[in-house]
Amino acid sequence: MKRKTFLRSAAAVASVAAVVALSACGGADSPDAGGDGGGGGDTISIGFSQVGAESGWRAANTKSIQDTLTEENGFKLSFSDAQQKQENQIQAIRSYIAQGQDVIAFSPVVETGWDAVLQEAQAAGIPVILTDRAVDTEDDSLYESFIGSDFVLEGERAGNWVAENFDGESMKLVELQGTTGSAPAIDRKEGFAAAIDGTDIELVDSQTGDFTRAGGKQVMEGFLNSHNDIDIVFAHNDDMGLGAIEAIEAAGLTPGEDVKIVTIDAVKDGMQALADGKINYIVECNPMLGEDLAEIAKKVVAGEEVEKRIVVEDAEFDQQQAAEALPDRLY
Ligand code: GZL
Ligand code: ZN
Repeated sequence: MKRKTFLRSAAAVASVAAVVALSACGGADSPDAGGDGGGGGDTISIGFSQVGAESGWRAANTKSIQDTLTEENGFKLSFSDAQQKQENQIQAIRSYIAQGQDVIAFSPVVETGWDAVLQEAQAAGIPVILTDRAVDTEDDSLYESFIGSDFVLEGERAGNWVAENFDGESMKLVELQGTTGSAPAIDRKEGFAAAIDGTDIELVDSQTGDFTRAGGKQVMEGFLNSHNDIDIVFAHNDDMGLGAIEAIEAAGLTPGEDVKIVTIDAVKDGMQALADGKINYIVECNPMLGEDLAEIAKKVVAGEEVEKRIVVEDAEFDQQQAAEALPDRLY
């Protein structure tokens, strides 16, 4: 997986090497109050607050983080699952502050309502790294770096596929939105709408399925009851698309034919449905953020300058490409 990160100057690379060499022979290190104190104290203690376990994407993202932030890689990871509740994430971040973690990272379930707890982390001198989802704040000194995809672009890419294939056929489209108030839901909706603007594709309904299969199925059942003319479904993630497939089949229709489906994520189950012809197109959202997080956390704790925004590369797949890619997919 290619990562589009900024070119680092040779000097910065050299200084990172120097820092690693220094700490390897027990050189000056940041206070390790939250760490295990073992291994000469050069272990970085990191508290991570995860959104939840709502989708295949989230499971792959969690695996990437837990597989990378390991003791042998120099980390002591404290990990918490917020069951998609902002108050649980705020509570987890407060406990990481109380524990004196060296660094805190989290994927904010929604964009707003974080300034207070991020100011508490800043006052405690604990740097914060955002992964996956972004926060909407006036003060971007409250976090060191954001690592994740460009969700507006993902929405645009899905919309471009619909516009290129169906403009001129006055198709009716329904939209399964992600979690209300989350960066991916807000941005994917925006990007998609811009891409179909000016075409004769009509958005006849749009509702949140909260990024889950059950949510996608339930909302799609409702759409099928109130519209007998749905031609296309745009789902903000594969899981809601897979739920929609269940509803479409229960209504006696053929997903991928009677009702076209375009989704975002490209997790294994979505790619299988795409290869099987039940989904028509998927734009990828790469969940493998563990390596970037580990790299940025080490630089932040070492006092290095870090890029404010690291955008990961996403691919896109039609049915043929999915069949070819499936055997090698990491998630
Ligand atoms: C996107 C991520 C979204 C995925 C969903 O980066 O935040 O949350 O698209 C997941 O599958 O639930
Ligand atoms: Zn209708």
